[in-house]
Amino acid sequence: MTRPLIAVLNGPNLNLLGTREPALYGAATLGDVEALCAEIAEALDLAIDFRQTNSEGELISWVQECRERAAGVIINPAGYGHTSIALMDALLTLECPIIEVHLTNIHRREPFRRHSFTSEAVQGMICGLGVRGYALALQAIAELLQEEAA
Ligand code: CA2
Repeated sequence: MTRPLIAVLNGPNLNLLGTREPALYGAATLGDVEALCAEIAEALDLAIDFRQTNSEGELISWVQECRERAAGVIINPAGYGHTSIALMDALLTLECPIIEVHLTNIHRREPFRRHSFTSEAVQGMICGLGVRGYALALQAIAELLQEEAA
């Protein structure tokens, strides 16, 4: 049977993970995050489509694609979470479970990071747990999908 597809979407500057600011964002590269997600997804019998873009429009188009193809979405919108009503609107069109992930605790940083427009369109948000947040989000989506199917 085909595994449910989970889109793992990453926003601007996350391609720099592991290359700068390790004290804030950790030492793992985005490739490491993808490998972790692939390993966890395999164990949960899920398929993943892991992507990163620096473009707001591209991120919105990818979210729109999820309407047809994804059983769940994990999104680290990065800076666009704090600024993009358009990204929030795109997420609001989805009916599948969505989990927002931030590596850092956005409530413990500058005041402008405390508000996330995108969080208004998601089931839940995990922040401040670093790369582990992606693994926990996959676990949560697997459980939400099981509950839906029951
Ligand atoms: O904590 C997170 O995951 C963030 O989404 C990261 C965003 C930031 O704008 C959000 O407030 C919180 C920034 C991503 C930048 O990533 C970098 C990684 C390494 C070096 C420089 C930037």
